Amino acid sequence: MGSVDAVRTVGGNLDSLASTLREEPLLAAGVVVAVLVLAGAGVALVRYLRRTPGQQFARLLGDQEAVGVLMHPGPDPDAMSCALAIGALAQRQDTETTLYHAGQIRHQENRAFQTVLDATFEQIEHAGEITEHEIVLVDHNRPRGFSDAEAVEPLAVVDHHPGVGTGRKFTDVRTDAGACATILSEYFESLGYTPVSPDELADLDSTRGALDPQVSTALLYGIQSDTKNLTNGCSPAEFEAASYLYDGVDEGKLDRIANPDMDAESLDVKARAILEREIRSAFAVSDVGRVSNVDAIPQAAEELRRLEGVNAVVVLAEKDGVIHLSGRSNDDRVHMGKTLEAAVEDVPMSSAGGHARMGGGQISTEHLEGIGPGGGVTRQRFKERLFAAMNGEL
Ligand SMILES: [Mn+2]
Repeated sequence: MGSVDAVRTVGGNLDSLASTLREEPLLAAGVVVAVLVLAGAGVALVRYLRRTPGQQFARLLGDQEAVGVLMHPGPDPDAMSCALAIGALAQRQDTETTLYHAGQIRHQENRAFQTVLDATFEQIEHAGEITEHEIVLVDHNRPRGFSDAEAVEPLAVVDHHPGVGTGRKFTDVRTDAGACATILSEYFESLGYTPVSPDELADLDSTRGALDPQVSTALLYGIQSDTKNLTNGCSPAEFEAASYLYDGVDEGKLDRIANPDMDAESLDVKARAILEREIRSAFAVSDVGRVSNVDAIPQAAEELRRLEGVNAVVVLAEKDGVIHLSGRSNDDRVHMGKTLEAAVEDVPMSSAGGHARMGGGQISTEHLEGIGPGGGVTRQRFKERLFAAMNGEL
């Protein structure tokens, strides 16, 4: 059969179908309905496949009566901002939330975040303390830091860290994102939320579709804090998210979070770290003696590292018979974690480790005396070991 014939046959079939439909109006109506139903299903399928992660996540939240939002142990501003954001998103869907974390909220910056943004977080030590059946994990992808953590199977995971943890129904882990807050900001944007300033919020008749300045401020600070103010580990997504959030940021609160008052001891320990510093070439070691707040030690190391010409530092401090070490390096020759590991290697019951740029360790003062074959070392000898380790001599 030639193609012309084929067209004629199809045309003939269509003609006979048309005449049948004319004679059978009920059948015609049925065909029209069937076509419309199919088209509708097609459109719905396309919409379903094109749903953004934000839309999928919001719908999943809306399907739950209550969810527990779990931050990583010792949550930082990025984790806290994501938890607040999910709380706000869930509230719009009439889903109740409780925001949980294991460990402590320390560091002035983290405490200021919680106070200024009036956030309520529940501290847990055991999985049983989470009262909701469904859990959303933010800023980490494997529950940890509390007992029975491995028994928790999260409903959803939103994160930017490498790892294999997933949610049962939703997983959005973007390792190229500089902050988890970037991902949450994108959710709000794709859901059509408009960030509004505190003044605008007061004038609004309806807050529908408005992103609360508390959430915008939190998310922007989450991004700033995880990327060293958009200078480190950033992707274009952070700049896009920051520009989206900008109109909604409460500048007064942002300033109070970013520049919290420092307690007297932290300032004092920083001062001692600078005064007591011993510098050899580009390396510094400083023994600040006894402290009551161990959080002050890494902050002092951070401060000392900013000294011109100093590329790697270790600060030592003593609390309750334990010497705490905190190191910072931006010198490619000094892997701080390995440096501290090498320095404490011969000390029984000690521990040390970390990343290339950041490390920490602990030694009990009693066991420090066990270094070396002959009867222990003084603090000064231990400082020598730290310098040797930084020089790669150990
Ligand atoms: Mn983060």
